[in-house]
Amino acid sequence: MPEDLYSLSAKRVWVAGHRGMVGSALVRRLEDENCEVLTAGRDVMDLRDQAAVHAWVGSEKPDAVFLAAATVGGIHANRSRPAEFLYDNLMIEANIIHAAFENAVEKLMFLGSSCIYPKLAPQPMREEELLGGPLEPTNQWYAIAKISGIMLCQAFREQHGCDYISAQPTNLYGIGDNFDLESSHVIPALIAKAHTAKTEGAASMGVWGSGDPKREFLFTDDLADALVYMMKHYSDDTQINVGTGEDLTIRDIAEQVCRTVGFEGELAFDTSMPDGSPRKLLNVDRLTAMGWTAKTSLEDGLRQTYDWYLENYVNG
Ligand code: GFB
Repeated sequence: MPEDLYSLSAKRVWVAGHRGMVGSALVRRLEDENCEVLTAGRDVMDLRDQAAVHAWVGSEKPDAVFLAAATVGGIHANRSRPAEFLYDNLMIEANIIHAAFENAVEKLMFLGSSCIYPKLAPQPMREEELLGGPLEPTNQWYAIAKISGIMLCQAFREQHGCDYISAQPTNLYGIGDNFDLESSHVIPALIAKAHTAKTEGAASMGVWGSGDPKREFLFTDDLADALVYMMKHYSDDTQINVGTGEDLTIRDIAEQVCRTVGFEGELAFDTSMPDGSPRKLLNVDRLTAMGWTAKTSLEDGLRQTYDWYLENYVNG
């Protein structure tokens, strides 16, 4: 393992967005580090409120920040709430990054999203593809906000020498996911649909789109581990891809979810719903060369996610 560039030991570390899927995984992961984790819920401040964010950061004085707060959702939420996805995310990231600068935060990590790369980028997508072509329309609003966040970190690094870095996760799933069918991503949606279909003894379950698009999926606790690793070992301006390096079709993931849940009926593809990007596999060579690779298999990750769903949504 390479020597740490930055130590989290004895640091005050703010996880912005600690109630979300990524933020809560980060809080779990940081229990293994000798640091003090700071959190602030929505009752304490609205991250879109500049004065509130500056006041809180000024009084709590974190040493390091993981910026995991965002308005997020799946393909349908992205295309039906463009104003929220653009405005909320621009405000959240601008407020936190600027407050970090004003309060001399030592290190900050921002999180991008694989939709920042052009719709038709060569696969697997390298970090250099950023801004190389038009975006996928269903999630361009979210993508523009995330690209702005990455560039804001780069700008503060260039003008003020701030140690702000960006990680670039692929599609995520896992413990603490959102299972609401209107706003969720594909894996939690398929888990909820397969569970309902099994319970009701249905002959089939609905799957949006053609089933042909391909997606790469990373378990959220693996992402949290990668983020802590990068916080310690990376300091530069390029956003670093985080994924497994492997993808599969929506049809394949639907079949795998059905096996995990135990639903044996048919898949009914609803082509009135959008496919979105045909493919967005990340090239993870840079992170691999730094010494980090994903550990959790899709089978194991799906099992843990379904167990969490059963405990928290079905029996909770
Ligand atoms: O996960 P998902 O909503 O987001 O959809 P994206 C992935 C694929 O799964 C699409 C299909 O081709 C969907 O049509 N799909 C099939 C379903 N059945 C379902 C279902 O029941 N629910 C959902 N949600 N999808 C998002 C972006 O894109 O990915 C965000 O909109 C962000 O901005 C995120 O980048 C990581 O992968 O298409």
